[in-house]
Amino acid sequence: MSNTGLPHEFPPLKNDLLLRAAKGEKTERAPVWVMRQAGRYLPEFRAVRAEQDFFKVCRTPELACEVTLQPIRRYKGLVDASIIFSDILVVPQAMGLVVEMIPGKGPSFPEPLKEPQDMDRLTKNVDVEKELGYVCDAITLTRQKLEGQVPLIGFCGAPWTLFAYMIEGGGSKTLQLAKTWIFKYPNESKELLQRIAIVCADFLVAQIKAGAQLVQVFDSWAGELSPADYREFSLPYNQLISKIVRTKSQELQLPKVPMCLFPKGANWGLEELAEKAGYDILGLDWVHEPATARKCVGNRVVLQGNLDPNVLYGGRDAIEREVKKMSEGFMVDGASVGWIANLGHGITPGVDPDDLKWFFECVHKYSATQS
Ligand code: 1CP
Repeated sequence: MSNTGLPHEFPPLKNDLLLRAAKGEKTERAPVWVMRQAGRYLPEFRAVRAEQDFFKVCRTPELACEVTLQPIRRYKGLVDASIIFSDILVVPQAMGLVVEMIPGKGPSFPEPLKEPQDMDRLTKNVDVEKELGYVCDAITLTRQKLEGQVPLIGFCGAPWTLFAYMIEGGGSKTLQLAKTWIFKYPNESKELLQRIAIVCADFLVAQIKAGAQLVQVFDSWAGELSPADYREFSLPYNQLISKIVRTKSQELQLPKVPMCLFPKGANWGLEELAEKAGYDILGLDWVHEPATARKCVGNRVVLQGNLDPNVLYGGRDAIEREVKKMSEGFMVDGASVGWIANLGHGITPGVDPDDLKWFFECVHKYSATQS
């Protein structure tokens, strides 16, 4: 055991801007990273993917580490965090479902859950360190290879979002099948959500133990539920994750790691989530007005976001104008306080990597705290 409470020794962190902002502190400028920053918009990522299957990259720590580091190398000194290369769908795999990544189509489950009795096909008492040990190994290796340049973020999907994929069998526009479950089989749905939440919580604890310095829960389908249904089928399970992660981390004497929830589209619920969800940071999509969101949550939580990812297609002038506007909205009396700059959703494959570089440069310029 090292003196950090972790089983591994890591190089000291040289850029702690993200971790200071995550505590709600005033920072010299906003830390910045983007969701899906390791991905298809980068030619160096496409080169790796031309040779390797998607989940092979996830399951091979050296490859996952390599693609995690690609944006850190390219945007050296501009990006303030790394996020481990993996996918939210590794949790359904660990629970016993087959997930394939079909080129040009996305993730696909050959045998999704059709009826509640299909839950019998899922593994009981998932041993996360065994089933998802490859993600933990990738995290530990990446922390070493990062040499303390920036912190490393771990993540998982939210139970409701994973439930939707496990039932729909892939992406869906309407979530008709997943919603059929919550309305027709509410009790069985809650049992499944609870089982997913426990695996997610154990997985995040394992990631923290492996070296993750902040963890994020992606509730990408939060906005598909009515407020009442969100309160019943998503919020309790996101709360359960935060409760278990905090309790277990303390029991295991792990470092206290900030937790971020990205409830995409649940824009009605910002105040309620700040109050009740149990997360230090809330990720915002671009439908929020930054200044209004800031007023609404006060200093109860840190905010992350929230530029429309499509602004990156608008050219340099548009990027600069929109980053300036976003910064003015989030900043309080000319200062960056408890704000992590990001996009409002993941970066998309067609973005020019130089335009992302310009986005980072504009954040550095316009989020600078005036002294
Ligand atoms: O061919 C390829 O290379 C596949 C593209 C790709 C990539 C690069 C997928 C398929 N997943 C990823 C990596 C990934 N996924 C990361 C890596 C870390 C990073 O750089 O940020 C992360 C955090 C995710 C998370 C993820 N996967 C989410 C939540 C975030 C979000 O965008 O809402 C979701 C919903 C998924 C599922 C998924 N995986 C891949 C695709 C195309 C999808 C979406 C499918 C759909 O709903 O249509």
